[in-house]
Amino acid sequence: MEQVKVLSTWISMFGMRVVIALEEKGVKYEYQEEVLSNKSDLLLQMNPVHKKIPVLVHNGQPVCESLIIVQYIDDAWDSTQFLPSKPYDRALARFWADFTDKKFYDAGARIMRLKDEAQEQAKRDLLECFQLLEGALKEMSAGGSLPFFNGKDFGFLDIAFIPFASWFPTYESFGNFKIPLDTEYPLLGAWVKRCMERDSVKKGLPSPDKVLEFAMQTRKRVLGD
Ligand code: GS8
Repeated sequence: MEQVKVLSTWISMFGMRVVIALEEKGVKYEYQEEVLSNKSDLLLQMNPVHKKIPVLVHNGQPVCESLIIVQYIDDAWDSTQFLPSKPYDRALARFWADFTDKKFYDAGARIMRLKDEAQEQAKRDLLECFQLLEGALKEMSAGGSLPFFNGKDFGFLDIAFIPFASWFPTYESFGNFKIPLDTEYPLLGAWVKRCMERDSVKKGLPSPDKVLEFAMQTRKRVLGD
C-alpha cells in the first residue's frame, strides 16, 4: 500500500498547488496541517534544507518545492498529464509558473508588507503581472478559444497560478484598490471562474474571506495595526 502525505498550511498558495494536483490525479493522501511558528519534527526532518511547507512524502521519500512537487506528481501518477507534450509548450508552462513565483507572489507580498510609495509601486507591479499573464493566457489558449493555460485540459500552469486567486481580495484590501479582472483582463477573469468550478480547486482553495481575516490578524500581531 503506497503512502502519500502532504505537510502544508491551509493559507499557503504553494501548499494549495499540491492538494489540487493530488486531487486532479485522484491520489489518496493524508494531510498534515503545520503551524509554522512550531514546525513538526517530521517537517524539519523531511525538508532540512529550507524547513518550509509544502512537502510531499511519498513512501517515506520527501519531495520539496511546490512546482517540483507538482511535476513529481505528474511523473509519478499517470492518469491525466499536467504538462503539455511538446517540449516548447512544456518550457512555456514552466516559464510562466516560475514567473508567478518570482514576480506575482513578490508583488502581492509587497502590497501587504509596505506602505506609501513602495506599496503604490507594488500595486503597479502586480497589475503589470496581470497584464502579462493575460497575454500569456491568450497565446496559450489559442486566443481564448480554449479554456485553460494548458489548452483544452486543466494543467501545470493552471495549478501553479489558480491558488493566488484566493488571495486577490486580500491584495485589494491591503492595497485599497480594485483589480479590474473582468474589464481589463477578461480572459483571466473567465479563467478564474472556470477553475473555481473544479472539485480539485474547491477542495484546495480556502475561501477568500478566510484568507483576508487571517492576513489581517497576522498584520495586527506583527505590526500592531
Ligand atoms: C516556497 C514555500 C514557502 O514559502 C515552494 O514550495 O514553492 N518556493 C517554495 N513556504 C512558506 C509558507 S508559504 O508562504 C514557509 O513554509 N515558511 C516557513 C518559514 O519560512 O519558516
